[in-house]
Amino acid sequence: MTTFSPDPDWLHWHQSPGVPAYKPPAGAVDAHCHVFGPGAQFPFAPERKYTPCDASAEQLFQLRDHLGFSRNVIVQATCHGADNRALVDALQRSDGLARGVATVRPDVSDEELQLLQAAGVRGVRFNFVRRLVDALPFDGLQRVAERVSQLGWHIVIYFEADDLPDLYNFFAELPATLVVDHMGRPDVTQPVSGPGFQRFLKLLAENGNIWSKVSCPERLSVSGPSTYDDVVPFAREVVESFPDRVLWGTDWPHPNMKSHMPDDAHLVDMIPRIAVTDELRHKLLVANPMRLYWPEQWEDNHAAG
Ligand code: 0GY
Repeated sequence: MTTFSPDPDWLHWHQSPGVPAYKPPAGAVDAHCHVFGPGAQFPFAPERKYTPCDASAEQLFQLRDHLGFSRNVIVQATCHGADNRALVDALQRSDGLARGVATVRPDVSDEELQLLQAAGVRGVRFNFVRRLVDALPFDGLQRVAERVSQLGWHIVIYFEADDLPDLYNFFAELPATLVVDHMGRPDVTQPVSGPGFQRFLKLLAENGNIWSKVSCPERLSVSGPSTYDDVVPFAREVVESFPDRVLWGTDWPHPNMKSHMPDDAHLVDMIPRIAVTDELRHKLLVANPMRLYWPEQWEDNHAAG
């Protein structure tokens, strides 16, 4: 059995988050969170760029209940590379209340994709953040996108705002539904109307297959906790411009946070400030994630029209 020590500057996730003042609607989905290990059971990948503390499926499901959510979308964290065993284990323990986004290598077999599908995986993540992963060839990613979209899966893309000009055309041409992590990581010291964020909004406006997570105020904010005021206008703009293509998530257990570790209740309490009507909140937290991750349970009862 291998045991792992977290990086010396690793911040442990908040162990006693408060009770949010905002109560999510019934059936709400935390659509961006992770599990780490436990490392002794599911070793971290040799190629990882960080070693975290453990964050188990049981701990994630306790947080889900504590915050008043019903379901999770668990995104494979880069510390596990393309070894999806911890993710699959978490999905299998969830009683159908979690779906997954995996990491796969370009040569992944059809058999492995089928096994991931059976476990509840519905997407693959392409990560372009240089501090997290080594670069992958674009043509390999293109082929993965073609293959997984045939399974009805989507692609989650994670990138820094400064890299969007170089990646813009590649994203626009990928043959799949895409979901952008954390609004493409805007520089919130710049205005919403500035060129960086307008480029991101243009990507969504021009491509009806591209969605965004309005997540991670704790990661983007310069003004800081507990209200993360400087992130609110960015998230609100995305929610109001693309109400049917937005998702929300905690990002628990908040990998690589260095400035502070958020109280997850404070993140939940931001929701009414970025989605200001019941209708917007229901789309963000229930209708949109259900359409993407549990369509078989959603569409029969909620056919459009
Ligand atoms: C996030 C953000 C980060 C890390 C990962 O998979 C990961 O390691 O996603 C980050 O360091 O910005 O979405 O959790």
